[in-house]
Amino acid sequence: MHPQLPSLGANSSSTDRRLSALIRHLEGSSSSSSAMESQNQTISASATSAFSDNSVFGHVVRAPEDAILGVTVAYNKDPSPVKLNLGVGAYRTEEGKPLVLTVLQFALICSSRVKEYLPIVGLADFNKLSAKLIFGADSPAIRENRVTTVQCLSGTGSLRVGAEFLAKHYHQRTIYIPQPTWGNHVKIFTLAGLSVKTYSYYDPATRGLNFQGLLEDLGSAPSGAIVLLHACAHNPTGVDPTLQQWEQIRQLMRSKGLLPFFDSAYQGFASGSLDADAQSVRMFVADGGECLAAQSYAKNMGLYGERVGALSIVCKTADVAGRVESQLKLVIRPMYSNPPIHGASIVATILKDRNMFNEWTIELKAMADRIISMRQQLFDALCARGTPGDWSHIVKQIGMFTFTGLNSQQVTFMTKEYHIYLTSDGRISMAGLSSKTVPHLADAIHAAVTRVA
Ligand code: KET
Repeated sequence: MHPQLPSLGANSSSTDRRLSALIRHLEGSSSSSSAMESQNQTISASATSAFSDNSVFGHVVRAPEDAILGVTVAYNKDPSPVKLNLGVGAYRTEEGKPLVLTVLQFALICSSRVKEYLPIVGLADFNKLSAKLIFGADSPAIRENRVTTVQCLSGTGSLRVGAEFLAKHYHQRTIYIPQPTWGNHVKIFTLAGLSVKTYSYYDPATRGLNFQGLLEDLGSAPSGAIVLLHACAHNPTGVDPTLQQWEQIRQLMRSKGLLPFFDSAYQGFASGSLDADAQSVRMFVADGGECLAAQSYAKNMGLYGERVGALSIVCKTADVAGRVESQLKLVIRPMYSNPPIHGASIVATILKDRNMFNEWTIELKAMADRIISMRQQLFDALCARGTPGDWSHIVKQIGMFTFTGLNSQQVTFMTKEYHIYLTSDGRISMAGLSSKTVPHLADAIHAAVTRVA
């Protein structure tokens, strides 16, 4: 008997009999599935060889792997027992395993079993609660019904829907993104029809914020331009402005009529506090101005594969917000019709129950704290090895990533010699490290820095 499948009693109804047959089928299928797979492979191999020469797609060139997700593809192919994936920003436990939060397991029991289509804008409760989470429970913009929130396919989908809306309805088509930024931003905004420019953000010399450069670049941006801001835990640099710097950015942007588009993929992961990590966004909403915010529950609830996120647009009046929402529906309907129900009902269950919400914040803080302790351990390990250079940025940077300063040759060396996988820009996902693997990484960095220029 399959361990998760129930056994059925003697007085079974016709439903029970069908379930019994299904259970027998499932128990039998695990042994036959590999035979089926190899049969499928044979079929597709012969089909490919028969038609490849005169295919109507014969001209299609192979695209390179994605700069971030491709790292996992390469990692999966490596048979080494010491291999380590520090590429994608996905949280791992001290044992190196993916984490399903305890609160999710409770929420799964309580969340809705309804499998009907959701409305185009998604689950109403989820949308309301998501807006409260990012803007604050007492946000005047929410109270005045000036915010429209639509459930989207995680952070990526929320950015894309927001960008498509802006490309259709906003008077400025230029979006400024930080240099550097998450690799997918350029593609999302370009494909949506916006024209992408960059603003200075990171100073490689100090491995900190190039605040002067940022102010100058935004100061010379055309009035009304859109500006993509990482709400917290900037990816890939781990460098965030201070609250005072945020205030200066806000004043400058408002004085020039620049439109803020926040990407909030790490709320709670930077400081361990959901409220502290939303301060930048709340500052811009408190001044009564307009903005967009894309939220993701991938990292902070560990719902990566469920694709749960939200796009909020804060408007000047409730009337404008209503009209904006009607147009967002026209963006969404032909794109994917309406969003999936499962993940959103889990999130809504957690956000609306005080006990579950508290449990979530405890687990979130534990994840953030473990990442912070990995920073300290890696820093100490490099100091202990006398690795040349100043590594204090490892402890100073914020969030899931450390932007090490290692160059692409050094990264290639670490992958080849130490089976450590990271993006070629030298970004390390600290969430993928554990006390056990820190020495291996420190050895690899030490060797890369001392042996590869
Ligand atoms: N914004 C930022 C800044 C970000 O780092 C990610 C994901 C996303 C949005 C989108 O996440 P979503 O899963 O769509 O909610 N970043 C990690 C994963 C990826 O590249 O897709 C990463 O940088 O590793």
